[in-house]
Amino acid sequence: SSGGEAQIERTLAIIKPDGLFGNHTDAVKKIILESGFRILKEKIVQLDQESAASFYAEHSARSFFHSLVQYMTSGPVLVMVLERDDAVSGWRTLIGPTDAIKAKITHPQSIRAMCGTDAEKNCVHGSDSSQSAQREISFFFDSMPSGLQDIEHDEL
Ligand code: RTP
Ligand code: MG
Repeated sequence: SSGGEAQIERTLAIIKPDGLFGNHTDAVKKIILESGFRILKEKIVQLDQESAASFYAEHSARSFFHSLVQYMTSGPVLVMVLERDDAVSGWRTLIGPTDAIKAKITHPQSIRAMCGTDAEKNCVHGSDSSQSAQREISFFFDSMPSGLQDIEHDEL
């Protein structure tokens, strides 16, 4: 539409291995629901090296890529499809800056400040654009085999 009104949108959220290991799932989900998102789908997945590398393929030339793949495969992740007005930017705002150490200073109310550790172990993921969200939702919910625990909420 052209009126500048809010758009119902979907984004992909992930609670990363440090978030699950650290028992932050309930606190993160509480923030998600209190912020007006609906959780349309969720599943727990253990990524292998190939799928983690494919998910973060845009970073394959970066110095931190190998470490990122090791981190993302170090345990299960909880993947969720969130829906709300302006879901992509709204979720990115809630999670805060990539580097959790900086987030604790500049965005102390953010999710990464609450449950992240450093520039890598930052507890959560959020799609960075509507196009990324479509690719990432399809990556987990169309092309990947079902998760260890799959929940399809009845809204869909
Ligand atoms: P994400 O994709 O996971 O939501 O994070 P982001 O957009 O805030 O950050 P991005 O640049 O896409 O980086 C992806 C993930 O790579 C790890 N990272 N490590 N050691 C480092 O300097 C470094 N930089 C990034 C983080 O886990 C980051 O979330
Ligand atoms: Mg990113």
